[in-house]
Amino acid sequence: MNKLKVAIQKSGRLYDDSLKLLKECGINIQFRKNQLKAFALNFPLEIFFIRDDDIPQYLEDSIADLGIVGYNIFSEKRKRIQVKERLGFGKCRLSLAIPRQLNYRGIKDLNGKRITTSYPILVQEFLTKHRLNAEIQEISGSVELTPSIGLSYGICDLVSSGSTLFMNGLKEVETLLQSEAILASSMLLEEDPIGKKLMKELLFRIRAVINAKNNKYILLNAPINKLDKIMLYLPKNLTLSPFLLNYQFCVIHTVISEKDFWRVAENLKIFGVFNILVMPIEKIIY
Ligand code: PRT
Ligand code: ZN
Repeated sequence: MNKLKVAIQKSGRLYDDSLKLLKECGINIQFRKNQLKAFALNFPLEIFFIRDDDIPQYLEDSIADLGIVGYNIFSEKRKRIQVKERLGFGKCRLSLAIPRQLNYRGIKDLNGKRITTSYPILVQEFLTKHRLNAEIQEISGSVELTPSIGLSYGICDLVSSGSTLFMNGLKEVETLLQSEAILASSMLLEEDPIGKKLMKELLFRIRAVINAKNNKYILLNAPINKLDKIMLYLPKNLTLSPFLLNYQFCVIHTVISEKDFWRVAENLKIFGVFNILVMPIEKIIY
């Protein structure tokens, strides 16, 4: 092998973010619209643009070495492939929904009912796990329509904002799976020394980009006499810089997780921290 073959979605919800991720990894891809194959100019990598549903099969057959696909598709297709990294975009959940006006007392209400879905394997797994007996009708699109035309009692489909369910008079009653885009690899890639090395290089870059996205660089002024309390809210690997205003204050630089930011900021304010600057980070290499 002299090039990594990477499969990404041809068009759809994962297309833009998949290309953006490769670009953020410093990989420069040139292609024209509707082209189904493209090459990177500065990394030994070739891209195949295909339907997301076909990506697991391409990986199992080693037609592609790596693929970017929803965890939902990976879980439904049951192919012999490996998850290498969660990529943080394309987030959604696979949920069961029923007409809003129906009274739902719990999963037992699904017994004996018909459910329409494009995810028959995951739905069957859920039913078996809860010892439920319901009929699954596989359908490839417009699943949300089916209860209102009498085809099903409920549906199982992907939800992100919830507005499609709402517009179709449905309510979410059970969540089967949380999903996001993943990087998956073919089993054979591990056995090819060059392929393995190239995958390692690509993963190194992808992880640096993901780490940066999940974190923020913060710079703040803190009163010295409250430092012991302030430190409790900040990570250990921070930098303390020159004292300000007659040794009463210092500047702290550190990196904190995006999800913790508001909770930490509120607590820091209580201890007299001021001028908190928050900046995005491009890459973090630990
Ligand atoms: O042509 P191809 O087969 O490649 O594309 P596709 O039409 O099968 O997939 P596409 O582009 O719709 O989605 C690709 C992937 O994006 C999915 O496999 C998921 O991993 C991810 N994703 C994230 C979603 C959603 N969010 C999502 N909301 N995929 C589909 N939806 C649909 C959902 O099916 C429902 O119809 O959006 C509607 C619900 O959205 P909300 O925001 O109204 O809740
Ligand atoms: Zn699809």
